[in-house]
Amino acid sequence: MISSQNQTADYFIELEHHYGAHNYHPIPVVLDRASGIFVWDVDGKQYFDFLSAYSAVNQGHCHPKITQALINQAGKLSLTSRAFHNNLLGEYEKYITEYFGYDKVLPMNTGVEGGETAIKLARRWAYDVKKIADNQATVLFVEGNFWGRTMAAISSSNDPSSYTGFGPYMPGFKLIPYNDLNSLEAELKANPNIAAFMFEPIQGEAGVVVPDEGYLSGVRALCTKYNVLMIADEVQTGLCRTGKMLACDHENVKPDILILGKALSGGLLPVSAVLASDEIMLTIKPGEHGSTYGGNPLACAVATAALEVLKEEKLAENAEKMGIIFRARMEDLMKRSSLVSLVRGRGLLNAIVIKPFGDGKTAWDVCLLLKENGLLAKQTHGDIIRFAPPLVINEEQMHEACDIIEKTILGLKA
Ligand code: IF1
Repeated sequence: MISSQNQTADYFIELEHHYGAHNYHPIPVVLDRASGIFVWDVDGKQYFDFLSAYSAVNQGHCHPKITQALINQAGKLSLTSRAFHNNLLGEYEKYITEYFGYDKVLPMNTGVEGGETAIKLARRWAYDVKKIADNQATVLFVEGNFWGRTMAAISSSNDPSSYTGFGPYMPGFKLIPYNDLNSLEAELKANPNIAAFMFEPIQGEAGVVVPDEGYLSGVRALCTKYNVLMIADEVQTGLCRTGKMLACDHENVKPDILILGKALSGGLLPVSAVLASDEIMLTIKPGEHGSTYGGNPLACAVATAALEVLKEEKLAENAEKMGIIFRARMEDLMKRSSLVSLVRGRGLLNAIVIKPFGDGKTAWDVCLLLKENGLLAKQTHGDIIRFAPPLVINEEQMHEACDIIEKTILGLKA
């Protein structure tokens, strides 16, 4: 390993370009340190992190308690595989199932593995419990969904940049409009072979699309009425991000299958989890699903600490309070700049829609200017900028960050 001390940002960017796949187009900044809501680049410049690794560091970067849990466990027992038991998995499973109120958990690693696991459980439940004919199960998704990059995930997508050129696609999936209870009921009424309805309580990648009040409880009622599993993908909206422990809590709705990821580890390593009742979870028998790292002792120690921090530091309450301040500041900005056409979100999952400005510049160019002014954010779908700081941000820091966003936007020429 060549010592990379005192190398320039361009040096690191060139290395990635030369030796790495070109499957991302990052903002041109090279980070080498992070703590709480701040990150620093290789030149020592500090930035507000308003992406939080897509909501994976809700607890703040390198949270001391979570980092210590990793360090303490790493030297003792990091991985046993599930071929053997270990002294952490059972206690973690008890903790997380009681934390969210489910009978059982199936531990995985990435969010998309959580989605895949949920779909396998739903199909198996459909055949074994609902008695749908073999290989006839349909899983419903919504337009604008994003739950990862696997073949099943892209097979359920209506975003060409997700699925184009990767066919043929997984059968048994169908899309309906988001935030539309009539289309959901029509589908459930028409098709007796529906196993589940999988959706995000707030759509992240689609640009922080918040459904109408009553949508979540409407979905719950319809899934119950038609004996279809409600699967909530809370990989991005869960774990206090939207001002409640889960986004489903905004309407006191309990999904049949809950998918968690990202901040479940506080950004220390990939940890995901699928929670469900015994009736659903026990349809998968020994040897029918798993993963080398799923439920590893390191993940158990880190996830336990990450979950404890959410409650100890009352991060849902803080996300709610800071989100109200953020949206008020952005709504005020919208009155002062014709370039901001919309502000939306819940808790600290928010976005603004930017109109094109100055010779076709877009939200990407605004993100470059924000970087220059000391704040990191990322656009999605061309004209939307998502703002999602770690949930530990305080009022003074929030106003300072909003000052940067305001100064940057007001400096643009319509
Ligand atoms: C990338 C997006 C966000 C997710 C939801 C499952 C997953 C994700 C709601 C899968 C992952 C990540 C993937 C990452 C960027 C980021 C992302 F922009 F791609 F769409 F957050 F909005 N469900 N989202 O948001 O979890 O397998 O990645 O652990 O692919 O670039 P994962």
